[in-house]
Amino acid sequence: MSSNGTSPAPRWAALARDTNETKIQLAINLDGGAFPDDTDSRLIESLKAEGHASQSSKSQTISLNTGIGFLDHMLHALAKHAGWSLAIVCKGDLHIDDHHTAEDVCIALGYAFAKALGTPTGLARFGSAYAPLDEALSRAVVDLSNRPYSVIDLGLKREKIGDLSCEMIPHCLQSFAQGARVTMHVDCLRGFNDHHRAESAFKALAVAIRQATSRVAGREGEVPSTKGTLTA
Ligand SMILES: [Mn+2]
Repeated sequence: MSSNGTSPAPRWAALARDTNETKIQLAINLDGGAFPDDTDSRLIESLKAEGHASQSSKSQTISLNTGIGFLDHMLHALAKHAGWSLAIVCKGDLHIDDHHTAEDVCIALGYAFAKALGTPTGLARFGSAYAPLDEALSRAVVDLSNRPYSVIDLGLKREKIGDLSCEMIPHCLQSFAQGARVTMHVDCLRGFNDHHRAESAFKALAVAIRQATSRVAGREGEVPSTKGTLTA
């Protein structure tokens, strides 16, 4: 509840991003639940079909179809544990390789996140989390700083996982940080299995983002900065 007794405004966004390399439709709600009214009709149609990674629960709708199964799997983990509703469809130039699709989806996700978040007042701002997946353990530290910066060390050894090149996995996280204008440090601390290492990193990031974007009771409308602003 905000200070005037009404429910807080929905933190949601929809966008379409069309280039010669990729055509993306995306909708996000940072608090789960419904998508905004201006969600692209092509995306609404796709929600009726099964995506590569789809899940609908009481609190979240997640539907991902980027054309890259392992990317869908990672974004599914991110959305699920961040508490988002998230729908993405991408038609990209996969006949070339996975680079443009993976990068552009993550840039678009970052833009949508920033748009949904708006001016970050009344929020925790910082978030950090560890997430294990069996033998793998990752740590993510996030600051909703409006200063895009990322340090990513996942130590992946394979050439690719499924159809996603391992070199694209840190590039995806970096692209998200740029689009979202957040500072984030994501490290995989240990683990033998690259699928586990990558997935634990996305889960740690999800939990850290959920913490950073959480509303702090009693601080409604306050900018969590000694500078008094996070937009200058
Ligand atoms: Mn690139």
